[in-house]
Amino acid sequence: MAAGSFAPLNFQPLPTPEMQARAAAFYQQLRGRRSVRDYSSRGVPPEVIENCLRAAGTAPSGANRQPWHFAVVTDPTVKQRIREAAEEEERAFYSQRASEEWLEALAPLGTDAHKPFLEIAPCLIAIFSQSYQFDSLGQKHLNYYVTESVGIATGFLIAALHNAGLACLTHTPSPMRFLNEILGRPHNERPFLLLVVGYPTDEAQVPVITKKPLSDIATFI
Ligand code: IYR
Repeated sequence: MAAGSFAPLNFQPLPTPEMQARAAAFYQQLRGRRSVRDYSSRGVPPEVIENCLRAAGTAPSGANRQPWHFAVVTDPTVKQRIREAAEEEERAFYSQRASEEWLEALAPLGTDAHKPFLEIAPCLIAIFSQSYQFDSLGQKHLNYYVTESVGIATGFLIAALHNAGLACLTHTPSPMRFLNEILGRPHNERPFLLLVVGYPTDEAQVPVITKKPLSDIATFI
């Protein structure tokens, strides 16, 4: 195996007060993000989505395999097909598959099998993970830490969309294999998550929820 080549990092340390201000400002910005289910049909600027995807593509990944694919859907007919397939899965989820305990946990969110946002929102981003991929010679290579890598890239994407002034929803109709068929994605790709992207309606409401305080999510040893 050939060794890689290396270049200087060019890391620019920041003065401590600037670090403190940036960390606080970034936290304030991210804490304003909410999962949105009420979308207007107003279209999103394509170059904004493209740059948010570039930001997602900078995520670290196992052996730098970048085992992700983002399928961006704005075509109304395709969105309609996705809604129909997703609602079919969701009806089975809410009426049979979900345990009582799961339904109870979801009750505060007010969700049900009805997913009009899949058609109304201007943009859906289906995120696929690649458990293996082929090189330019057609050789198959396994990817590593695929779930971790795609989860990190998805987190970058959600933060980038929020930073750009767009709302999104992490939607996971389960199972989601129908996305491969509708979007023409190959067998080595598994749907990871469906992101609904757009602008909230003026009347959009969100559930009143709280986030755990630092003392509950971190220990300092
Ligand atoms: N996928 C279903 C159910 C659902 C599951 C979880 I975990 C949520 O946080 C929210 C919903 C739906 O989208 O309705």
